[in-house]
Amino acid sequence: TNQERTFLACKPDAVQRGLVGDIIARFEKRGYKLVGLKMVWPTEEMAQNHYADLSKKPFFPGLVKFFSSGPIVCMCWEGKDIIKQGRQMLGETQPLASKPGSIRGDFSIDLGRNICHGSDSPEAAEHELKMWFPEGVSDYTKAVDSWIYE
Ligand code: YYY
Ligand code: MG
Repeated sequence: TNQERTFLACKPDAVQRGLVGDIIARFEKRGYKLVGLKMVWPTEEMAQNHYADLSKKPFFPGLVKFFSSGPIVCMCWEGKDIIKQGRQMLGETQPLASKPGSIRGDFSIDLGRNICHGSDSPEAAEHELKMWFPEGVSDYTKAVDSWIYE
């Protein structure tokens, strides 16, 4: 049934601005299952590793500095098509291009302060979940799922 897992994170700006609960609530209310959750203060090395594919970009040093500037909230969400749906719920990378109703469109303005991260492919999700949840996540069933999935 295309059940997948993805890595989503509230970046340091979301934590500072008190948006963690709002972000989590959107995925909860939609019906997705939270299977991993923790706060981590990334080191610069962890930030470099997480954004390794962007290491040649001019904004990389600033991105690494920002991402390691305070704790983030790491989440693993599970459900049907969650990798793509999660990206859609975040909005565009550029908040000014994000539609109202998306997380970035509702809560952010500048590119380098776009408050959330989401894996952009199944390969990225697997890699990022291994990196941020090496201990694994929680396998459990939700009784309500039969009221969410037909
Ligand atoms: O996956 P997503 O976060 O939507 O965008 P990426 O292209 O992976 O870039 C990661 C991160 O880098 C983005 O969320 C903001 C920041 N960034 C930037 O500061 N300046 C850019 N020109 C592009 C991205
Ligand atoms: Mg990305």
